[in-house]
Amino acid sequence: MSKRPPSLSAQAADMAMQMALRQIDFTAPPRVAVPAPKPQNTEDTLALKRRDWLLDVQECQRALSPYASGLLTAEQLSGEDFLHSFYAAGRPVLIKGMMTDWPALTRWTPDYLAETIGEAVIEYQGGRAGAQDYELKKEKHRKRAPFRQFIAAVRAGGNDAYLTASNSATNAPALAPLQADLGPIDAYLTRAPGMLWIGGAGAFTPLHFDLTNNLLAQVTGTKRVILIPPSQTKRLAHKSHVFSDVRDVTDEARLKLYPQARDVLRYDVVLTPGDLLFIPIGWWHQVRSESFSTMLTYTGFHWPNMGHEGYPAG
Ligand SMILES: O=C(O)CCC(=O)C(=O)O
Repeated sequence: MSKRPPSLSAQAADMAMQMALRQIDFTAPPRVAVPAPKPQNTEDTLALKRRDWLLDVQECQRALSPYASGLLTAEQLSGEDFLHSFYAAGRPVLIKGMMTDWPALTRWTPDYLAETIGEAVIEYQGGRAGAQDYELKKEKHRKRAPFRQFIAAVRAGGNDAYLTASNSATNAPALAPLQADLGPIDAYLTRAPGMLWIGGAGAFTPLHFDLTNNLLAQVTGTKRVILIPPSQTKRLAHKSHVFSDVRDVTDEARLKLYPQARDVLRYDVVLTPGDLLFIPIGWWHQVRSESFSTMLTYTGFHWPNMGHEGYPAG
C-alpha cells in the first residue's frame, strides 16, 4: 500500500526534530540541563577509575569471540536479525544489498544534482578550511549559495564546504526533488526523511559520538569511517560535549599531543555506494570523504531511540 509522502513543512519539522535528537548542535540550549559530573574528590576519581577498569575488562572478554566483537558485514539483514544482533546489542554493522533499487545510486552524479536543483539557494557548512572548531561552532560556519555554485566548490575537493545533517531542515524545500530518487528501508526505519550530506574528496568530520543510534546510507563515492567503542573513552580526551580533543586518530601531530589515543581499539571501514552502516549511540566515529560523496543519515528506527534524554551536556 503506498503512503502519501509527508508535506514539505512536515518534512522540515521532522528533520529539525531529528537534528535536535542527535544533539550534535550543542550551541543550542540543552533540552535536559543536567550539570556535568566533575570529579571533585578522590572518591569520584576512584569511581571513574573503577568504571574504566570494568569497561577494559569487558572489552577484553568480548575480544575472545568474533560473535561478540569486531565489525561484521551482513548481506540483506532482516529487521529481526538487525534488532536482536545489532540494534538492541548496541553493536555496529555494515549492511549490503538493502538499497539496490534506489535510483539515486546510478543518478546522483555532481552533474545530475546540479541540473536537478539548479540555482535554488541552499545552506551548507563553509569556511572550514583552516578552522579546527567547525563542528563545535556550527552556527558560525552556516553559509548560503545557489546549489550549482556549491556543487562546483565541492567538486574541486577539500574540506572547506560540506552540506551536512545540520543543514537538512533549512534545505528540505530546495532539495525536495531529490526525494523521488530514494527508497525506503522498511525493515529498520520509519518513513521519516533522512538527512543529506554532500561533500568533496577530503571533507572531514572529526571524532565524536552521537546521542542517538544512527544509520548511514552511502549513495555516491566512498567514505572512510573509523569506529571506536565507548569502552575507549578514557583514551580520547573527551572534554567538549560529544567531541574528542584528539579529533583525528590517523593524524600523527594529534597523536603526539594525545599519545594515549595511539593504542585505541578501532574498526576502519570504507563505505561504497549502496552500503548501510549502523553506528550505535555512544560509539566514537570520524569520517573522511575519499571522493565526491553523497550520503543520508537516518535516526527514525522502529525501536526507541531516546538515549539522548538525560545526557549530562555540561
Ligand atoms: O559523513 C560524515 O561526514 C559524518 C557523519 C556522522 O558523523 C554522523 O552522521 O554522525
